[in-house]
Amino acid sequence: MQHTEPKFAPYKGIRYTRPEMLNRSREFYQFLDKRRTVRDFSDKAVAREVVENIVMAASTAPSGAHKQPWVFCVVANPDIKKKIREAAEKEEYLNYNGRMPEDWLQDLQAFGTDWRKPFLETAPYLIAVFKKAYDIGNGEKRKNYYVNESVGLACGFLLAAIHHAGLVALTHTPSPMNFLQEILERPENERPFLLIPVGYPADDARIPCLARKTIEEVLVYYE
Ligand code: IYR
Repeated sequence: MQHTEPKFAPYKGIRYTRPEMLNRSREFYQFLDKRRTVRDFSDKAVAREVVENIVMAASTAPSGAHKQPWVFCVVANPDIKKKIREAAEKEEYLNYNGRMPEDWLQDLQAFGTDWRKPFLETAPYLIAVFKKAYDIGNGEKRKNYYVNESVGLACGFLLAAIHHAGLVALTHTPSPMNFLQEILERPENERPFLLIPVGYPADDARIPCLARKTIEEVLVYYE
C-alpha cells in the first residue's frame, strides 16, 4: 500500500461568550422546532440559486472517510415530475391496498395520507437523493463507508437548510423506489435514498397536530 503524508491546517473554530452560546443554542432549537413536514405545496417558483445553496449546505455534512457518497437530483421538469408521480402512486396504491399491515395503516391515520401524491407535481422541485454504494474512478470501483449514516446526515442538513431558507419539504419514501433510478437514468452505483419535494407551503396548507417528545423522553444524563 502506498503511504501519503496527511496534510493538516490549523483550526480555531468559532468562539462565542457563554451568554452568546446559551442564546444561540436556545434560538437554534426554537428555530428548528418550527420546522414541520408539509404535504400541501404551492406551485410558486423558487430561485435555482436557493436550491443550489440548500444542496451545497447538505453536502457539508460529515461522511465516512469524507467520501460524500451522495448525489442530489433536482427535478423541475414537469414531464419528469409527472412520470415520478405516476410511478410513485402505482407503488403507493399497492402499499395502501394490501402491502402495508393494519397496524402500520393505523399509525399513519394521524397524517391523513393515502396513495395519492399530487405534491410530486405541484412542488417546484423534487430533490431525489441518491446514495452511492461505491464510486467509479478510472474505471475502478472504490468503496464508500457508512453510506446510510452519511447520506442520512446530509439529508438532515438539507432539511435544516430548506427550513432556514423559509421553504418547506416532505421526506417522502415511496416504496419500493427503484423507479427513480430508471426515470432519472442514474448509474448502477447509485441507489435512491429519499425523495424530497421542496417549495412554499400552499396558502391553505394544513399540518397534523403533533407534539414532540419531552427532554425527559429523549435525553439521559450520566454524571
Ligand atoms: N410511503 C407511504 C406511507 C408512509 C409511511 C410512513 I413511516 C410515513 O411517515 C408516511 C407515509 C406514503 O408516502 O404515503
